[in-house]
Amino acid sequence: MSFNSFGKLLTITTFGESHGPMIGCVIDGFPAGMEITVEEIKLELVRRATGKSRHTSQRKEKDDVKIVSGVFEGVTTGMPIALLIENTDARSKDYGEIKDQFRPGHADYTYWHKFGIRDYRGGGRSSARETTMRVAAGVLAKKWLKLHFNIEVTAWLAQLGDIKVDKSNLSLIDSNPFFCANDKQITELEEYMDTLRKSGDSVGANIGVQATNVPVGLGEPVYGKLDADIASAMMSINATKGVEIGAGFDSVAQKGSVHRDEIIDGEFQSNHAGGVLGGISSGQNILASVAFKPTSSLRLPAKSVDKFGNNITIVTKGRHDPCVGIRAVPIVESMLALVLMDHILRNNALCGKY
Ligand code: EPS
Repeated sequence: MSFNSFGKLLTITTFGESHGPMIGCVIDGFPAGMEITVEEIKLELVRRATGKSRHTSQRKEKDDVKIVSGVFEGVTTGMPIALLIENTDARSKDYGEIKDQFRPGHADYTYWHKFGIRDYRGGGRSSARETTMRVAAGVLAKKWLKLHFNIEVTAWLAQLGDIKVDKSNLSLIDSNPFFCANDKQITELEEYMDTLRKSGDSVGANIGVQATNVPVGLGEPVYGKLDADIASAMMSINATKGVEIGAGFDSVAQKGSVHRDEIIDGEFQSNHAGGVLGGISSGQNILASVAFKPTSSLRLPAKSVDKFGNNITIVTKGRHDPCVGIRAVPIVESMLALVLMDHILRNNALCGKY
């Protein structure tokens, strides 16, 4: 009943709060025999980290991950893999003034009303800090998918605020602070973010993601559909407000004659389905996009209430992301990789084939 785990055969449990002593995860059901090092995990953690550019929160965590179980002499043993990271740059005094207050649009309100207690420091468990562990676990899944299936999972910034970002070259995503897949819009994004940051406001983002070389047959009708599990995994990321698979909400206006992906000589001619038919992978690329809301920790004053029911004006101090969606790119990749790997193991259990 605690729901800090996800996955069926490959399960990921995360724990820890943003300003607690450490965060961690347990990856259970990971097959034996894969080489993995902390250096490989750290490389990916850097992609998600705060403090890398002026466009994210300036908290500077070392993310010095330790593997404390499940890996012997650099190889996975089939035992639970446990990873730990110490929090080293929490500045809890930033939250002193709002400890009894609710930021409008924030989980503060619901955590308090549900549990009657909340770790107000840095958002506690509702903080994006938790996603560090999803990315750490995702490193192992991505590596396993690549080794065994040549599957590659890549996400990119598809929209920031009202700027639609053209995806022309995915190899560029790690060459700029926005995970932008073209080099023509970076100045525009920088100017937009600089103005936004100075105004004290925040904005949302849309993150696109694809997985290539996914075999046909992953996903179990009817309550274990691949697209349902992808949507659930993405919706569990902080600040997510929407998930589309393939043409998504555009399917509403499409005619059936357009939406259907015709097949000639065994080749699909389009991919409006996003690589999933009837909840089962079709062998086409998996395509999804994930909408992130603007963060609610703002220095701009807003009307709210405190836990005693008093009307208040709230101002949030500290080092916040003006667009948390930017840093979501590696998180979205990791969640898709973890879902795909779980489904490959499930397909093996149900149909006896990888
Ligand atoms: C976050 C608020 C900020 C971010 C944090 C997510 O934390 P703090 O106020 O403690 O500086 O820095 O992000 C991370 C630490 C991280 O590793 O992603 C929030 O409210 O979600």
